[in-house]
Amino acid sequence: TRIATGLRRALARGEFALHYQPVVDLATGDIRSVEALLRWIPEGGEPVRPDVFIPVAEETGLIVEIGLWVLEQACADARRWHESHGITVAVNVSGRQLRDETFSDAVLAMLDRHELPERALTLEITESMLLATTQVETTRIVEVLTRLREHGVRIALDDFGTGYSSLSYLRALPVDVLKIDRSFTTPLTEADHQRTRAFTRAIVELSASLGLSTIVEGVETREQADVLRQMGSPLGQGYLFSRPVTAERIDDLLLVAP
Ligand code: G
Ligand code: G
Ligand code: G
Ligand code: MN
Ligand code: NA
Repeated sequence: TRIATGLRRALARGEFALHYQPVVDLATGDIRSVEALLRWIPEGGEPVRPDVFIPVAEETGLIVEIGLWVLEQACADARRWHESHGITVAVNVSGRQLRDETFSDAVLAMLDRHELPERALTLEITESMLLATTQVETTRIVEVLTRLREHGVRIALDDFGTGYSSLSYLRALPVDVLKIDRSFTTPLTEADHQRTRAFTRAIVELSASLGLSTIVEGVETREQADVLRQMGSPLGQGYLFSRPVTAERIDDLLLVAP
């Protein structure tokens, strides 16, 4: 397809960029971490949305090489934010990347090269990542995640609550962070949503009792942030605090010299 052809040339042409979206402490508003989000602007063309090109990158296997570029760039940017403010960076990874034999060594070597401590990197995975995998592949992915985690890299389960068997994945996967999907946030402050509130509160409490760090996604209003804080959720991410922005903008927000 046209997208696959374009993606093959995109790395060499430098058409990718990373944007970063802050995750903030709901009590103080301080930035605690950032999520790296990949952007592709083909030369002479319009930006292509990640939900369009990531699936193509996965199908063609290009995601392995693109994913290494994403990790490299994220580590390079995160180093100054971690040194100055203790801020960590989260990178989305696909199942295809985790199944690659060289993935964990590549990640650890990269952290070493950038002198970024392992605990400063979080890998975001989704349960949907495991839907199309065989039992053998799933076992392999769990091994890779476990190895990285033993070295201090943190694992986040993204879009939590949207799949068909969130609880069984939560039990099976080695994770440190639960990211509650924004579909639990949007209706939180609408008049008639006692049930959504009960679900969201239950997930926040489950996450805490498992000793996980909790991030609620898609926080767009002050009201939602207040309700979430009262429920005991320490961290939020969403347009209320910031859209995904350039690394330079994160430097500005933190008053860091790039
Ligand atoms: O930023 P945006 O809402 O457009 O992201 C859309 C989707 O693309 C999200 O689900 C996000 O997890 C995914 N995505 C963004 N960047 C990356 C990346 O670097 N690697 C992978 N595998 N997925 C990404
Ligand atoms: O040495 P200093 O305190 O500036 O290091 C800050 C952080 O960077 C520490 O957490 C340390 O683990 C990490 N760091 C420093 N040098 C290296 C290195 O050579 N490799 C790796 N992986 N991390 C390093
Ligand atoms: O699947 P993942 O959670 O990685 O997707 C992140 C996506 O969510 C990014 O594309 C980002 O642009 C989007 N996003 C981030 N904050 C908000 C928000 O407050 N509202 C909405 N609607 N989307 C958001
Ligand atoms: Mn994510
Ligand atoms: Na997310």
